[in-house]
Amino acid sequence: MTQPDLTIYLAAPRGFCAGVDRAIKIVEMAIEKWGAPVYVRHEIVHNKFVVDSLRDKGAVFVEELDECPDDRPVIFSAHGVPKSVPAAATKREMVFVDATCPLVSKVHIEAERHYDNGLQMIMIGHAGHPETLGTMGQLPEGEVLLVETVADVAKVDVRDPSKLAFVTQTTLSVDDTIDIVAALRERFPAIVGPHKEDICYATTNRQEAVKAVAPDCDALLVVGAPNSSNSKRLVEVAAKNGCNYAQLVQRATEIDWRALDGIRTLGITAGASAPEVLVNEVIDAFRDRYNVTVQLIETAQENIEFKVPRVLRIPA
Ligand code: 10D
Ligand code: SF4
Repeated sequence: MTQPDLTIYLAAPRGFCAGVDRAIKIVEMAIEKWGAPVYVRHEIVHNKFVVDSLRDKGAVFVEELDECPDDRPVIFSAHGVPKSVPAAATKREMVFVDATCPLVSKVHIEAERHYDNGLQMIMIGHAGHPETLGTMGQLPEGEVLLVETVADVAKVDVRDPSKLAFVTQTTLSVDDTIDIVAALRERFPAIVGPHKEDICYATTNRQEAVKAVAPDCDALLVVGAPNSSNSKRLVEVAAKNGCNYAQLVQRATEIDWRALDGIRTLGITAGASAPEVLVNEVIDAFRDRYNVTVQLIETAQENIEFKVPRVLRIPA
């Protein structure tokens, strides 16, 4: 039986960013240095395959520091932690390594600097997301106001409109954030903030690549986890940019073949926490059913790398 033809537009950049790569290396190197178990507060990155692989090597994942013993090392996830977390670990004299992405730490520093300059902080982010909790937790409780939407901007109750600053989560939708920042600047003309927002290079590049492929795709799959903010944003970007069927899949087993019936073109990308091995698994599943041609659509090249903390580095 001849298989139907399918052109796969493979978006690039996709998958692991420099912050994810570094965070995973930190866990691996910590296990190598201190032996198992090494505790990790929160999923090191939002991907079950990555977490399961590290668990097999000796990592123990917990949600709170209270769940860790005093005498084993603990790693803080790439999303960042409130200041209270390293403070509690220090008090308990624990060995800890902070795997917060340097681009998230940069936002923490920004928030603290504005606060020290006497400005009230507004954070644009998603309520309850660990990065938002971590960034808001750089300042005393109640000092950071959260806005999630343009509608929230109209409702936010500030102390003094002339003494305000804003920061953002790093994995937001670039286009949605433009609107929220514009609403903030309109309502509070004196507000201080980054030139545009704090969305990182990896989030921006992955969204741009999806924009380039989405209009030509009958369907688009994002390899990523349901708790991965940046991955979910890629699904939204595809849907908003002309692709009628955009879906998140963690593994090939999650592909809804019936929904894809009759497609001739398919976009594939992956969130910043999704390993390439899972992208290949998805492509192979299509090869089993279609006569596949893969076309790489590359909208940017990335060569950013972050160093791991000195405590883990093995001297040359
Ligand atoms: O949910 P998310 O997009 O913030 O995190 P994920 O672990 O999926 O990807 C890496 C992004 C980080 C650590 C936040 F910048
Ligand atoms: Fe860092 Fe951006 Fe990756 Fe988040 S998505 S870990 S901010 S590089």
